[in-house]
Amino acid sequence: MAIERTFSIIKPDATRRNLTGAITQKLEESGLRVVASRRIQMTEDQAKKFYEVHAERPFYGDLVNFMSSGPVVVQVLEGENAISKNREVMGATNPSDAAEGTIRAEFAESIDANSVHGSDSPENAELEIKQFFTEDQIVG
Ligand code: RTP
Ligand code: MG
Repeated sequence: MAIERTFSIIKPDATRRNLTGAITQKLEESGLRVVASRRIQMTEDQAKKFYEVHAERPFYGDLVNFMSSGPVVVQVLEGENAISKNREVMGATNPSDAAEGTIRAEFAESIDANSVHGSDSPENAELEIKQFFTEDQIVG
């Protein structure tokens, strides 16, 4: 099986409620390894760039405001099938659709304040990791 890297964000609703440890624990329990991690305040420009793929969607403005509304923790996760495994542990975008035991089922407040981000493809994982980390900041 392929060892992959994926990009994760613990979103402002979760850092505000002091859930960084609880969420990281769920990621680690799934077998993913945190190989880089940093707490940052995203600027509006960083959030705009990060969610550029959603620029035409009606929720883009709210999403950018939310992601730059408070501290986030950006992380690189490594493991077997890390991209799909992380999406599985996160649960569905809307917490009311998220499977029991997933991060969003347990912690998310709403479809907007849904506690975590995870890359959705190898291409996006690479681009997203590059936006926030240099190779020497990732220690596998
Ligand atoms: P993310 O990118 O944050 O990991 O979430 P995702 O893949 O599960 O969902 P995506 O479709 O990429 O949407 C990005 C974020 O935009 C918000 N959203 N709101 N109101 C809506 O219909 C709606 N749809 C998406 C969510 O906060 C989602 O995490
Ligand atoms: Mg997405």
